[in-house]
Amino acid sequence: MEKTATRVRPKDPYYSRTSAPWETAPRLDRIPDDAPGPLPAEEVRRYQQEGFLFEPELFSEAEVKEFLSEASDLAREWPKSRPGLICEPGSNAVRSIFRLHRVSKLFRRLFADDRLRARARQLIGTDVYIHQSRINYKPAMDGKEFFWHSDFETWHVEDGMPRMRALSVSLFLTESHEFNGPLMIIPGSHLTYIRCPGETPEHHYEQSLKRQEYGVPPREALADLIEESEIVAPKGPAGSVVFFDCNLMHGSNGNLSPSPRVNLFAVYNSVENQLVEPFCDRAPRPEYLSERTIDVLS
Ligand code: 6CS
Ligand code: FE
Repeated sequence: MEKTATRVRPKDPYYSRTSAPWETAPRLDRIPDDAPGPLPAEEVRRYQQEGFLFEPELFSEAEVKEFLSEASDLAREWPKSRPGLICEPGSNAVRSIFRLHRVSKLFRRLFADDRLRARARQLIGTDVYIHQSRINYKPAMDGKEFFWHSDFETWHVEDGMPRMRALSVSLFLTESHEFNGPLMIIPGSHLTYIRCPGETPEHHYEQSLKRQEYGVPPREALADLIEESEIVAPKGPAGSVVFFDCNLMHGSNGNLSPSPRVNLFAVYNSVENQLVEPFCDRAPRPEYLSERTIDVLS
């Protein structure tokens, strides 16, 4: 596909991948602490400072059993004609499936559940809609790593998400322990935006969803972030949930254990932060990766 004409855009505060060397930029978007919701003020304050919240066992074993069975069915029965199923690099093991809110009534209902949506509304400060949903299966022995990245950097540059007014929920469908590649995060990293080097290749998502090489911070940028903070990996039983800001630096190791690490993700975006044209000279990514219309899951 031809490169779209380079648009002259009003100064984009979150430009990245302009083939300049990497640099840091301050976060301009405030996380509100005055919106109604189930979270106590102290937890909202912690989320403002650290960029994530860990809620152990928010869902029951019985609920998770149903979610896990649905997750296995979806991967097994995914029609070859439907985009959105990604295999692990170099194998047929399923790495991820996308757009759950459109293919599963059960998961569509889950994303409207106030244990998730009411918290998302409170931490974003407005009504929200699903920007993306997926399951990362990280299969036993086979699940490869997800290198360090900020989701927002990709969603801004490649999808056209204007500002940092979105968050992800990661629901553990299996236990997350130290050996099966738990989600790793750098607390407080959501306050710094890393402009990444390089330029976005054409159809980048065909590669990046297996192994991301563009839109990832250089090692020295990561070393700086980790030195100013630390690495934490929320671990816990199935049914636990991590809420994390769209710009929080995160990643996960490969899974060399005999137990899969199946995490279900939904990304809630502010209804005031709908996607515009991508901030790179490429066509928008397919809608299974980024919804371009608001679906409020009613
Ligand atoms: O490109 C994306 O939208 C996806 N990539 C990663 C590594 N995390 C967020 C999202 O699922
Ligand atoms: Fe991510």
